[in-house]
This record gives sequence, C-alpha cells and structure tokens, in this order.
Amino acid sequence: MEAFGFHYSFWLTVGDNYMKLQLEEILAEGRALIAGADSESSLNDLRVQYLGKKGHLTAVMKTMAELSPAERPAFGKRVNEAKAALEELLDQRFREVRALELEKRLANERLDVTLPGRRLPQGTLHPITLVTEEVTRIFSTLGFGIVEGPEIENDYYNFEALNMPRNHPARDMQDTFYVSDDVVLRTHTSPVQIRTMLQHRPPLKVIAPGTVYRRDSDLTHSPMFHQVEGFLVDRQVTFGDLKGTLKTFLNRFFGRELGVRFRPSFFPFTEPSAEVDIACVICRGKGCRVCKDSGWLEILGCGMIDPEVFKAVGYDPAVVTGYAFGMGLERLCMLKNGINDLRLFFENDIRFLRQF
Ligand code: 2U9
Repeated sequence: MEAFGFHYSFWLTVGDNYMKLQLEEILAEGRALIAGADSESSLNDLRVQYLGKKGHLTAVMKTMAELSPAERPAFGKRVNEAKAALEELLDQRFREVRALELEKRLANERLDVTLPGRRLPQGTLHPITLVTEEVTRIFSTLGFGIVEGPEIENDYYNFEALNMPRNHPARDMQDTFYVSDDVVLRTHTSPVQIRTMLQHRPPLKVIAPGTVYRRDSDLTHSPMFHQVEGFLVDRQVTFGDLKGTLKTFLNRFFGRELGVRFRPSFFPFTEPSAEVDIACVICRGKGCRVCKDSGWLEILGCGMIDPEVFKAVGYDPAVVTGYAFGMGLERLCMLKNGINDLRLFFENDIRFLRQF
C-alpha cells in the first residue's frame, strides 16, 4: 500500500469518482483482512494500518484538499462512514478473537483434577535405627523395660559410680570428650542405668539404647556410635541367667541357633566379666577373613554387676545381685547385613541407606 501516494496523485487528476472507487477498495480490502485476522496482535496491526495517523484512511482524507469545495462534504462523510465501519468491524473481530483465544487457552491448559498427586520420594529408616528397634523389640519380649538418658553426662554417673574413680587406670579403656572437668559426652549408656537404680528400688530389668562418644577414630572406631546396654538386678541372680538371656537374644537376632561362647574378660563395673563370641556368621565357624580364621566373632560384653557399683547407688551387695551386658549396634548391624565398612553408617549416601 506504500504505492498509494502515487495512485492518489493519478486519480486526483481524473476526479472525485476515482477517489471514491479507491475508498471503496480500501474499505473492501479492510473488511476482508479484518474478517480473516485471527489474533489480537494482527488486529492491532490492521487498526494502525487503516485508522492510524499514517494509515490509509488518513491518507485519503488528506487528498480532500484537492477536491472542489462542492465535492468535499459528501466525500468527507463517506470517509468518516468508512472509518466508523472499519472501527466497528475491528472492535467486533477483536471480541471474537479474544473469545477464541480464551477458548483455545482453556482447552490447552485444562487441569485434570482427577489425576493422582505426584508422590514425594519416600525416605527409609537408618540401618542403625532399624537394628536399635529390632534389639529393643527382642528384649521387650523378654520382659525388659526401656530407659533413656542424657548424652552429656556428669563424670560421676559416667565413671565414678561405675567403679572408675578419677585418675584410675581403668579410665584408660574409654578415651573421652570432656565438656568441662566434671561433664563429659557419655562413653556408654551405663550412666542411664545408674540413674535408674538411684530412682527405683530392685527388682529392675531394663535396657538402655542410645548414642555414645569416645575419642577414638579409625577404620573400626567412630567417635560417635550406638549401644544397647542392659541389666537385671534382683536377689539371687546368677551367671546362668545371664547366659540364657544372651543366648536367647543372639539366636533371635540372627534368626537361627548360633554357636555362642563366653570368654573371661575384665570390665571395671562387672565381676566376673566375660566377652561373648558367636560362631562366624560368614563362614559358620570354618574360618575366614572376617573372623581372622578363628571361626568366632566377638559380639558383646557382659558380667555380674560389681559390688562397688551397688554401693555407689546405695544397694546392699549382700542382698542384691545382678547381671549386665553391653553391645555396639554398628557391629551388630554389620554382622547381620554383611557390611564391611563402618564409615558407611555415617556418610549418609542414599545408595547405601536405601538398601534397608
Ligand atoms: C551398670 C553396671 C554394669 C554394661 C556392660 C559391657 C560389659 C561391654 C561394650 C560392648 C561393645 C561396650 O559398645 S561397646 O564398646 N560393653 O562389654 N557393658 S558389661 O555393664 C554395666 C552397665 C550398667 C550399672
């Protein structure tokens, strides 16, 4: 349509009829283009092209000066009518296109509210949590209560009441994190049982699961690890009671009858003391790398509660006896699941954790 300027000058030389014809053409073409437009942006373009300051109708209007004064009113009226007609058509088509676009969008962006929601990835319990629950469950069925206590402990409950006085070489067995002179991160859950004995009278039969800390870190020791300790305090408790309880526990935990042996040992808080081995769960006692060809795996420690411990909590050792035992849960979990690296428990690699 840039050529209009040229055409107008031509038509003007031949008179009003040609200008009218040209106007009718503009109108007809405008109508057709508007009717065919299918977006708001193309309609906006057409509005500028036909009705804008530099649009076709303005151009036609400008040529009016060259008409005779008699011809001007009729022609001006005609241009205005054309303008009004195109404006009306544009507005109408605008409304139609907008409705069509909305319809299209509604069809495309339809929400299916009946679709199931997206599932969040589900976590798993940590293998140590699972073993803690399993051990706790087994001892519960054997009649043990479950007690818990603080991880930051007084030196007295963690050591002294357990027959490990200050500066006594017995303390060398448990290198310790000190919070202050009198306060430590507990090195075992035994202080929970001291607290239990101070709060209750015998008979007592409890286990104490929990996190413990030792200043110890290498391939087989972590500065933070987990234990379950347990004890029974009553009259006339024997080492035979202890053996029966631990054998029952081990058979249930590993799901079959295992070879179990008790080896003499030493702990400051039990006398006599023993370490308990099970027949190697890998080679079933034949000898392999895991049991270092001995056929046996050390699995827990135990003994008869030392009279000194009873004295510390105000029990009369002439009347009261008891047994106690303790086990590391990481080791238990490794042997049950064939895990060969302690560090896996603390790295929290979900490829490992998802397997439980
Ligand atoms: C009281 C009196 C005595 C708890 C006991 C052991 C033996 C033992 C270790 C096993 C591996 C700790 O996790 S480990 O390093 N424990 O060998 N624990 S007797 O004796 C007690 C507890 C509480 C009042």
